[in-house]
Amino acid sequence: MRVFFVTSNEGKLHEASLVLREFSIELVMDLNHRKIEIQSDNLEDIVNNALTNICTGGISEYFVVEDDGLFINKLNGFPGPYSSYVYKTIGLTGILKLMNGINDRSAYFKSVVGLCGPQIPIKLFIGVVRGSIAMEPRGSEGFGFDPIFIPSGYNKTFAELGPEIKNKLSHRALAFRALGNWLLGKG
Ligand code: ITT
Ligand code: NA
Repeated sequence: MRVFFVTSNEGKLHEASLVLREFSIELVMDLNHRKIEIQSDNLEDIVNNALTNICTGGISEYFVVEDDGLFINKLNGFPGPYSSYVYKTIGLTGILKLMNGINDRSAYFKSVVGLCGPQIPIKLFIGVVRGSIAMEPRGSEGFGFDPIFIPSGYNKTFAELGPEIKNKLSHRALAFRALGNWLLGKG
C-alpha cells in the first residue's frame, strides 16, 4: 500500500516513513499538493481544513497531512499551533529565554495526523509525548525543537537520544502507528 504525505518537512517524512514501514506501507512525499494552513489554536481544525482542500472530488490515492505543536505548560501552551513560526523566528534560544526563572518546565508534543482516501471520510490520529524543556540545547539528531525536549523517563533530549528511541515514543510515532493499524484493518 502507498500513502502520499503532503509536507515540506523532511524530518517528519523520514520518521513517519520508518513507522509505516512496520506496516509495509510506503510513504511518498507529495509536493504537488499544497498544505493550506488556516490560523487556529486547534491542530485538529488545521489538519481537517488542509485535508478538505486536498481530498476533493474522486481521489484514487491515500493522502496524509500532519500538524504538530510543542505545548509548554507554564507558557499556557505556547508555542502550540504556532510552533513552526516560532521555531523560524525566535527559535530555540528564544524559547529558552522565555523559560528563564521558570521551575516547572513541563511540556508536551502533540501530533495530529489526518488521512483521506478513496471511499473514506477524513480520519484523524493523535499522538502525545510528555516531557520537559532542557536548560540548554543538547544533541544533534532530529530536527526542530528536538535539542530542547526531554521526554519523560529520560534525561537526554530527543536530539541526543536519536531516531531509534525517538521513534519508539514520539508524538509522531504514536499517531502514525495508529494510522498504520487502522489502514491494516482496511486490507
Ligand atoms: P509541514 O510542511 O508538514 O507543515 P512544518 O515543519 O511546517 O511542516 P508544522 O506546521 O506541523 O510542520 O510545524 C510544527 C513545528 O513544530 C515544526 O516546524 C518543528 O519546528 C516542530 N516540531 C514538530 N515535530 C517535531 C519533532 O518531532 N521534534 C522537534 N520539533 C518538532
Ligand atoms: Na507548516
